[in-house]
Amino acid sequence: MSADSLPAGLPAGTTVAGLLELAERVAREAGVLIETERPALLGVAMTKSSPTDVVTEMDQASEALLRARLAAARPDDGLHGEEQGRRPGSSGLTWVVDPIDGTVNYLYGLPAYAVSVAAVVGDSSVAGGWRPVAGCVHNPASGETWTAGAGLGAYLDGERLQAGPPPVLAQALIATGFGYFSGRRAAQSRVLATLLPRVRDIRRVGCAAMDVCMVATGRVDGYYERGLHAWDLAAAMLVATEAGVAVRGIDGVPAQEHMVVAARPPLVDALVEQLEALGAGADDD
Ligand code: LIP
Repeated sequence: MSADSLPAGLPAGTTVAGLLELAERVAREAGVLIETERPALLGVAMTKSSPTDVVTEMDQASEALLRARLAAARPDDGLHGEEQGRRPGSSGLTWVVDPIDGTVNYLYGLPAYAVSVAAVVGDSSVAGGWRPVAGCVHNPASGETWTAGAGLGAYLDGERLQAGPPPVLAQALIATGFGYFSGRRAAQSRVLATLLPRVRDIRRVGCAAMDVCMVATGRVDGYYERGLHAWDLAAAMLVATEAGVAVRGIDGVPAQEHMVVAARPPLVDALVEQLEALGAGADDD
């Protein structure tokens, strides 16, 4: 795919490199905020879909900063964030942001969380209806920063990501995650119990954006999770695909809420086959 993989009709002067520079700049600034402004006694500001689906004041502050910076730099673009929702734009581009992906890790002080910022074309409210063109996943605790631009490749701290062929399923290290509803976790634990003896081992990091970037980096061989949103995925999905990783759904449903599977071919096919056979796209409740 060439560097000008932006659709026609975008504001003059819009380039993938320019969008990527902006994504990384604001992600890093939000990262400094959540590290340096974290109150000594950080608590839960509110809960969302369940009592364990928490929001902290730093999620809110980070998203407010990201939206303010992006709106100032590109006023005609849309914004779609985990905490404040979607504000459509007129430019054809939308910024999809997760102010802190891995909020529970952040709350507990586990250093596996990230600010995720992506520019997408299409409709970010529809699974399969959008395509990332520039993205940054920044872990402010470790400083690690994954970046990718459509046609420009994927990078970790400026080093281009390229990995060799994956192992077979039985030798594969697989990451996954669990939802905020106990019924869903019951269904996910059933799938996990059957899959675990069929792979090398499982890793549960607790931050979907980092999980997908770890596949791109070769730190795990594959990842799957049900229940994700565009903001968890948008930037990491581009890091993965620009690094040669396939990102798929199952059951003929686009990769997002229903299921996301990320691995290099042909391992991705084996993982999709297992998950479909196990009915991993269904909940117990
Ligand atoms: C989290 C994901 C994680 C998943 C959690 C949650 P949040 O996102 O990163 O992979 O297992 O259930 O969805 O809520 O921290 O933005």
